[in-house]
Amino acid sequence: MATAASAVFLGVVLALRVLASRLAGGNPSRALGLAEVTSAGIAIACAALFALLYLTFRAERRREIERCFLQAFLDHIPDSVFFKDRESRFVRVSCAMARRFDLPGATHAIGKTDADFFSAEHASRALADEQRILATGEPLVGLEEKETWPDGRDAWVLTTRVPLRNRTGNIIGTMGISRDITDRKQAEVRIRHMAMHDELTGLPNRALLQDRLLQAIALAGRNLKRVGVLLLDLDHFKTINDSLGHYVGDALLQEVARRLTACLRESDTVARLGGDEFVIAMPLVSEREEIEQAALRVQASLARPFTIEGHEMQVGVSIGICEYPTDGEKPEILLQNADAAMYQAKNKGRGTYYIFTAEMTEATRHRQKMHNDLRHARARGEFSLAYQPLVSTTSGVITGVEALLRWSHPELGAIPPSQFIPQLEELGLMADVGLWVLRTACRQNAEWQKQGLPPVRVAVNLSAQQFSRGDLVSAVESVLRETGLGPRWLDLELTESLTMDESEVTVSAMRDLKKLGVSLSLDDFGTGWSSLSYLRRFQFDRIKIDRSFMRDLASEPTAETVVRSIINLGHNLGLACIAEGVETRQQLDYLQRQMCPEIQGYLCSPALPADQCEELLRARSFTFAPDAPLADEALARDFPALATAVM
Ligand SMILES: Nc1nc2c(ncn2[C@@H]2O[C@H](COP(=O)(O)OP(=O)(O)OP(=O)(O)O)[C@@H](O)[C@H]2O)c(=O)[nH]1
Ligand SMILES: [Mg+2]
Repeated sequence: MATAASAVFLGVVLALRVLASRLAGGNPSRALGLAEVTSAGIAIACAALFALLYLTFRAERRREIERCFLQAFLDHIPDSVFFKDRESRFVRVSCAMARRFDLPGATHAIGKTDADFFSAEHASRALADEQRILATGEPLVGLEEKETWPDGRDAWVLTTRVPLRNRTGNIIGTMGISRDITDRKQAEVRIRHMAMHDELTGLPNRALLQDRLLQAIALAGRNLKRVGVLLLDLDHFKTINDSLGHYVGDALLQEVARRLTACLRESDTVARLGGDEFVIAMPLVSEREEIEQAALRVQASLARPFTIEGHEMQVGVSIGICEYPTDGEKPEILLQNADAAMYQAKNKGRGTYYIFTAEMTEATRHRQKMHNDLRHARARGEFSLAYQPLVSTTSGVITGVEALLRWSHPELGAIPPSQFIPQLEELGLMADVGLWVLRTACRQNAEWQKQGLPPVRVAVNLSAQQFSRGDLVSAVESVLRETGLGPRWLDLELTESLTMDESEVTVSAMRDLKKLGVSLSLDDFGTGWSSLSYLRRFQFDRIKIDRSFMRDLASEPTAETVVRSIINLGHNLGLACIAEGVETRQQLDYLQRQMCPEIQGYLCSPALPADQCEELLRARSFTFAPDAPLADEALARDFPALATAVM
């Protein structure tokens, strides 16, 4: 612009110069001659022409630059950009869009419409949007739309469409920009799926089950039908985890999920609640028998042996059944009641199904209260230890004490360990409580020794959860250090199911415990699968003969044979034996004859609080009572809650 103005200015100056020279050279009053006027005019015209040419050139250059900008934009933007005329025909598209359309170049799209590239449904939706923009002049910003391609492929795009106006403001077409957001959408779908499904089995999780149950209840309500709910819990799944490892346990859960899905109707939902618990929701059921038949199908399908990683195994399942509307009208009530029925199936020996009855609600409420109370029991100081003497059969001297956990419930009084210990395990609290038991027992034993009482070993039971935490050895080491108890005065009792896990972790933990100098006992021997190889591999110091054999000693010849064999086995392997549950002189006489070195049981003493046990330790040796109260009577006396508890 400045150049054009300068040119015109120069022209005017030249014209003035011509006039000035004319005035300087003669009479100023003479009129200007034709030649002078012509020269000045030519000068001005030349200047104007030059200015015009210059402006045209500049405008063309600017347009050229803008074309370059637009071209670069259309060539390189990764989004689909398109310009369309009023008939929704493409006028220009970006190269990215041409590539999406599989065209050799962007110009190949010109004159075509969406119908040439997308499904008819998608094309007509886009056309309708564009017609609306042409009619209203309003843009459509940030629409998420699914594009369906003729080959059935789906893609998600985020599209903005705006009106395209000319200089005078008239709408001459539309312009749009679409960003492919398929990856983001797929990630969202994946995340939504993960939030609603169990990762291990891919089955719906509790949240989705809740949803499905709500839908099923609404549908059944409208159609006057029932909804069946089956809650399944595998029997003794822990043993599989403990003996073959979590990896096999996981694979088994996956196979169980597959079998369950295969044996049910398409409309049924199979969900995994967690652990080894599954739920089946059956919508639109007409008769209760249909639900029972499903339970039978499930049992039959899981009864076939599983082969996982070369291990063949059999898995039982306990099933609780309830139905809408009879047993509850809300998903959470139905699940609670199915759980109560399942618990009943467990209590009645497992491997079976139970149908919910109203009486079970009381049992469930009780169990939930127990769980709640157990969670706070340690902090509230309701746990204590009782100590039961281990006595030499030859001298009557107390050789040790077994520390046994007791729970004094604020309302129900003493709760039998057989009732609350499985619940501690179920709640995952056993490792913490076990550590508390270990510390308290070691501290007590160290205290007795400090008082000058004859030193005895204290036996503490270990749980599988303490093992699986992986810090058992260091925990034992630090408890011994902290309490000052010599390691040889600590005996750790392990059950057979725990030692069946021959994983390297367990084996090395046992080895390290031995290195600490503590002794190891195998508890409840004779009831499980212990083999000689376990006894040798885990370097046990003693085996404890399960109390069930003592009870049957007089009445069952096989019990006598088993006890004799175990004692002989102990002698041969150099392992000490302790007979548990000894209640009568007769049993003691027999054990003395068999040279079983130690006994434990009511014949000597029940488990006693620390102060009473201290008196026994002070007396040091034992005079065997002629007869002791039978275990059942003593148990009922020690645990009055046993009679009232409904668990
Ligand atoms: N492998 C594996 N085990 C799990 C998983 N989640 C929980 N568990 C274990 O599953 C077991 C479930 O235990 P329970 O059902 O209480 O015990 P159980 O041995 O089956 O005994 P009953 O059900 O009373 O017959 C626990 O030992 C958990 O540690 C998992 O994702 N994978
Ligand atoms: Mg189970």
